[in-house]
Amino acid sequence: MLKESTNLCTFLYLLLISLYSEWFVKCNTNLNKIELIKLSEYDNLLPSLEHFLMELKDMDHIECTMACLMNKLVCAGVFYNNLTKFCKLPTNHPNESMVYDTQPGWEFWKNIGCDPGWLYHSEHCYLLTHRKTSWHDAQLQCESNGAFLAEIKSAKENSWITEKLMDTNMFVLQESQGLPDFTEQVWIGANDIDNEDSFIWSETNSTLNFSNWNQGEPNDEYGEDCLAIIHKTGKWNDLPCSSNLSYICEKRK
Ligand SMILES: [Ca+2]
Ligand SMILES: [Ca+2]
Repeated sequence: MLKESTNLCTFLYLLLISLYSEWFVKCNTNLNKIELIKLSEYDNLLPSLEHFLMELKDMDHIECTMACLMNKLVCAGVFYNNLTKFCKLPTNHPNESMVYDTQPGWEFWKNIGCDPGWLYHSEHCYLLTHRKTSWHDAQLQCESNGAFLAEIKSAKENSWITEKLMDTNMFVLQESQGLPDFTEQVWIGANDIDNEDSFIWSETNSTLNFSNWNQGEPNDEYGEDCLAIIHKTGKWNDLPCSSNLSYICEKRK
């Protein structure tokens, strides 16, 4: 069974690296699923401490990944050496306080661990939905997935989300029907329901330290107390909470 899974995984791996410039491995198997993302800051580095769950010889990259998958709950990722075909599975994610040796050929691939369909970014998982609903229902839908409406805390996070919104085909349908809507908007997790003009992130009950308002916003034009992001620009707008929009859920990994 492992061999069959390995073959399938090899096929997927080759397919995916031919499609994406950013290297990663994505394996669907009978057993489970694993997604790894390469963290190039660890290239040619190997922790000198003995924090490894397992050390394996003569492995290809896929077999090394599969070994991590088989130990998914405790495997934090994969250190793999393309030159020596050595595979090491760390139990903890590498961090700045660990001591490293410089050794040519080692690469670190982090176990992402987001649920299928969710996108990984900076220790969080995000779901971009197609379904349109009110802000409060969107919040409930996210909560039913163990998540919350996305809270955008930095320009970097805002750029990443905007890029992913542009990548999705979420809005293609309306445009292909000859009704281009460049103001298409998506719910995110803040509102000013309690205090007008004082927006609060709902999940963390915190003020907007970072904001990216569109020009003239927030304007509360029609009694607008809920926050949306404009998918083509990444700018923010307040809208009536009862508007039907798609939404972005977020959860910590
Ligand atoms: Ca308002
Ligand atoms: Ca507005």
